[in-house]
Amino acid sequence: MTSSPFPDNFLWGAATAAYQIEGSPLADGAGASIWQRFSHDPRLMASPGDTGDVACDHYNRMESDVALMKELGLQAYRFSVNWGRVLPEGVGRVNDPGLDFYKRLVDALLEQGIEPLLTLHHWDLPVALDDRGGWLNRDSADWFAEYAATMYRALDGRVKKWVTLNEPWVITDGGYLHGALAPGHRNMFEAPIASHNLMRAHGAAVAAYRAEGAHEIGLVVNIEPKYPASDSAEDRAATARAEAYMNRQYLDPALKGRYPKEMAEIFGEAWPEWPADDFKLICQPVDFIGINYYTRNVVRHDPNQWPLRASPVKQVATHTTTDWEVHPPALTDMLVWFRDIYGNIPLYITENGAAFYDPPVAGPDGIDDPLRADYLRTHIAAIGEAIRRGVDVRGYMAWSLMDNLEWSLGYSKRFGIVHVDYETQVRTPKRSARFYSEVIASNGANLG
Ligand code: GBH
Repeated sequence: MTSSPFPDNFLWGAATAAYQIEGSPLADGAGASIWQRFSHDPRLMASPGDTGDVACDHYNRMESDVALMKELGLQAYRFSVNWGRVLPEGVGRVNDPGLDFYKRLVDALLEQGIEPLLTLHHWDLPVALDDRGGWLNRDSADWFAEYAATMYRALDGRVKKWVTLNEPWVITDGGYLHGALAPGHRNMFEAPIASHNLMRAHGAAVAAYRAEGAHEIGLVVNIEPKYPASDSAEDRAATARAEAYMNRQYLDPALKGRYPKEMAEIFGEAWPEWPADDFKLICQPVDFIGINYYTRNVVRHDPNQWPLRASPVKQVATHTTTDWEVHPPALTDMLVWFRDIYGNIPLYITENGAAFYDPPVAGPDGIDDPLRADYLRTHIAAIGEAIRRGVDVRGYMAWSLMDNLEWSLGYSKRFGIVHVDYETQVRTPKRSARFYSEVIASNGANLG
């Protein structure tokens, strides 16, 4: 048995996002978000009728949920703030009862010795701002900086780890290019503009944070390593485009101050000339990068795929119920790839997890989910391997603490290590949660 590769101060936790768990989206004076609007339009939802109106009712069950985190032995909890609870119009007037919910959450976490990781934006843009163009409006960077500063002033000192944006790629690919997620646009000209303004917003929030003299702040991106389906020049070029589009579109400007050259090739006439000064704003030093890892992609050239001209090739392997391939070695590859391209910046795995079919009834050890427990074990081991290879990984947040609203797929996909009965709101830890508690207690030793 080898000893643990994880440093003593490695941070073990679990993650959620506001619209996916809170419920009560309009309570106590909150302004509606684009996800409120999107989920109430059955023509847009892949799982029509599912909304975040109740979700896990976390807004009313926050104290007992924090007690559950303590019981599981979590050292950290990554959550997001619903912007419109705090600023119902997105800017201007602060809604104290909404802000108070997050103050009470942070107090409850600190009381239990659980470190809060606060994500400012996990997709729930206030509709008041979407009605002014949302991320297509250049003013969105100022709106976001104002919201961010409001949160820093309210919570800094108590929250030491801040995230600006969760997965800008998903916001633009799903929300502005393919229309599968809020705000549901499908426009090749809009997507690069939304991406660019998201990155300007990220930079403006980091700048506002430094002005407050605060602690640690970073960006969270989703990364899926891309492997060519063959050695052909076409497949290799398609893989390079896919990698630039998903894995480097946001990291390159944030950390190197420029976009990957493939972006112009992908978007053609829809790729604008950007003002050079924008990159000074975007490329602010950050304290860490958070990476959400779920799967990898084997990629082939595909002229019919718009606009990337590349598509994934299905592998003969285990897939989750969201049809994502389970391939833990790609997580090691990805961490080494990151370090080789961007340097040894402190990293957190801010999400990692899987949807599987769980038995509906609990046995003596809770809900028995061996596939999810095994997913966690093999992926945590893959992180240990990257640490052995010298990558500076400082923490791991399982996605998700509990089953929740899987965006347009609604309640049909369960990612939780804790089962939620949506009729009774009873939480039942799954076998994966028990397993994860043991991992935390042993600091990741002996994962096999
Ligand atoms: C995250 O995004 C979100 O941050 C979180 O809110 C969400 O609940 C969670 O993941 C689970 O979905 O079809 O094989 O080509 C996930 C980002 C990007 C991961 C697209 C899967 C497609 C894989 N996703 N990706 S594949």
